[in-house]
Amino acid sequence: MKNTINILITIIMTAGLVGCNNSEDKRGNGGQGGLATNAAEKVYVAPGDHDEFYAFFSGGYSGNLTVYGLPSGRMFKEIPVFSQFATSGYGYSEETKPMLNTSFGFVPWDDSHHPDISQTNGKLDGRWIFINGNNTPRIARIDLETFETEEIIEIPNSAGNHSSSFITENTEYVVAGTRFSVPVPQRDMSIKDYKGNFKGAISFLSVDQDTGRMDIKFQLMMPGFNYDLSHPGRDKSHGWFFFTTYNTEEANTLLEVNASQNDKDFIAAVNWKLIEEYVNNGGGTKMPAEYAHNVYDHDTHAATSTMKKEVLTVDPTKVPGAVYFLPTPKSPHGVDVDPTGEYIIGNGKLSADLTVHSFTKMIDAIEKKNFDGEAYGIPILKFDDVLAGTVKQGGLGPLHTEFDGKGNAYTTFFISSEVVKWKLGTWEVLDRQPVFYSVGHGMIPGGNSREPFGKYFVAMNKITKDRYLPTGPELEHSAQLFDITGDKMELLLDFPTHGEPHYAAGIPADIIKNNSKKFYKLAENKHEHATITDADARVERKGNEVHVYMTMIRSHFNPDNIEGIKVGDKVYFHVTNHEQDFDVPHGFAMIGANNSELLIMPGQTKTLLWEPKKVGVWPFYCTDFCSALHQEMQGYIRVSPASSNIELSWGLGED
Ligand code: K7E
Ligand code: CUA
Repeated sequence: MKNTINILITIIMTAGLVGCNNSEDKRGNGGQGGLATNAAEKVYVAPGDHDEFYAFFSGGYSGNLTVYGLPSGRMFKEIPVFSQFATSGYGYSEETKPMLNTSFGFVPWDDSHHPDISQTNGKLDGRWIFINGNNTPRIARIDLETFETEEIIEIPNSAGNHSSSFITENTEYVVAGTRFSVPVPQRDMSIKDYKGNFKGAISFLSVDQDTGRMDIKFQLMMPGFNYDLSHPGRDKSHGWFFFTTYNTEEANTLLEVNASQNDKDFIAAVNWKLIEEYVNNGGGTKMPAEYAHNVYDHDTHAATSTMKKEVLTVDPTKVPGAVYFLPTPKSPHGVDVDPTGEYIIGNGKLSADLTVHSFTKMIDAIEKKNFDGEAYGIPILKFDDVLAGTVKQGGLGPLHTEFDGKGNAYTTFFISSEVVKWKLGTWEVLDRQPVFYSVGHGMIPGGNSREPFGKYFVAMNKITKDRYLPTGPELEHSAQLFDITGDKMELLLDFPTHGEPHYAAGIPADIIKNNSKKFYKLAENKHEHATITDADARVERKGNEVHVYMTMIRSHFNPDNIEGIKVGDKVYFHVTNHEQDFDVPHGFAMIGANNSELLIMPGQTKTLLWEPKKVGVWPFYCTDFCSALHQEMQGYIRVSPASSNIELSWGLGED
């Protein structure tokens, strides 16, 4: 068996390499001589016109989220989430540092994979977008009025938070599943004792429908497999959640061989409504845990971090009927549920065929108690009992499937580097298009909901190679836009994406753009160090801490001359932007500060910490070209020796 697996892996790796080498001279429709059709017209958004869709791409190892327009492929913004971001001062300003607090201390980076937009009745509602931090397990919520990260909650007992952050169809829950199983609670034990002793925590986070605030409602303590991806049931299967597993072998070393021994792994079907009921009736066990809950408040313009101490865990064997395993071939990666909720598609990475399970058949089999044994007390359903059909010879290495709402599914194949369109119910392959190169996820706006907007498909490719002008060894990843309104998919556009976009979420622009905030009202600024009127601009000393209450408006700071600062002081600049107009930020940068600049929006206050190390007269300035007199927007600070007795003084316009 091991040998067979080794051979299989070798074939797959070689196929991958050949794919890449061949790809050097494949150019697709878009290469030589442009496109044969009117593709250019289809992606052209005239100057000043707006795109039809927003697309939010996860940043992968950038830790952030980027915002693009479709069909133009223009990038509008990078939203900092899990990574410090010098462009705005996120994670550097005193107000936003708490956002990156965890039980491991300050963690200024993560690996973000799966954005998902909030829904109501299975339709995208554009209130919030959620995204997972994979490495130090966290879930973030971004507000789609301000496009700012409002909340980050750490997930205890989890490791490699990958089968996340997918939402149920009324945004009742955001789900966070562990990729790696670990000892729960964590303890000092031999790695060799993994099997039977590690646990896989799957967390259900409730979402407050008014504020969006998240809370871990319960953690399901599953057997020690790897939980790779997940998707909610919808419509008829609403109330269930599906998770792919791999390494059901529970191997702890050389997984590329040892976790490929079983012909089939499982899709875990979780009846979360049943567990919710169990928990609401007092079920579950409270367990000590340590995890950070960080919340940003738009009124105080500041974040707080609270350390939580307890989590409610649920043993799945204690809730009969809550969890079943559906055997699924060949180490499935993605699990995707079609818009009707009937079909559950398992994308077996090491397979050429796609396995489609039927929700109706699953419920039947459960009622008949037709089981094929159990794993750690969880019933295993019979493969043939739940099988809806198989898509034969789709391609090599299926990863993820999206839906157009017209009865078609689109599956990405990593190894054969293509997107394959097939029909739900007949399992017939309708079309295939090559992608350049090695596609991971695909995305159709709303493809994750009951009502997809089946106009475009975006392929997110892992390998870029020759698609753009070379930029040294390191290239941006690349996305490809297809028109999917016809029988055949038509390649329209290539565009670079930032970091590694694993997944994306698209939404019609109209659902979001009219709610987009233009500026913060100064009168509503409740920051504890805000300076609302110029008369309040001042400098205060408390021991070696100096607080500068500063305002900014085109084109000066108040105060702009400060004396009486000493080496060894900790100087906090609390800077309030007095502008009350759309798109007039000012920046603040201080020479020698060991962090970044601040970019402050109209009506907002932000704080920069500066610890002067050298005696002298040191300038600060505005970093954003804000008016014809932007270059005049500057000031000086006199820094005296620690022993000096120069009085603290400040001013603006005094000679
Ligand atoms: Cu890249 Cu969804 Cu993290 Cu597949 S995952 S590709
Ligand atoms: Cu303010 Cu430039």
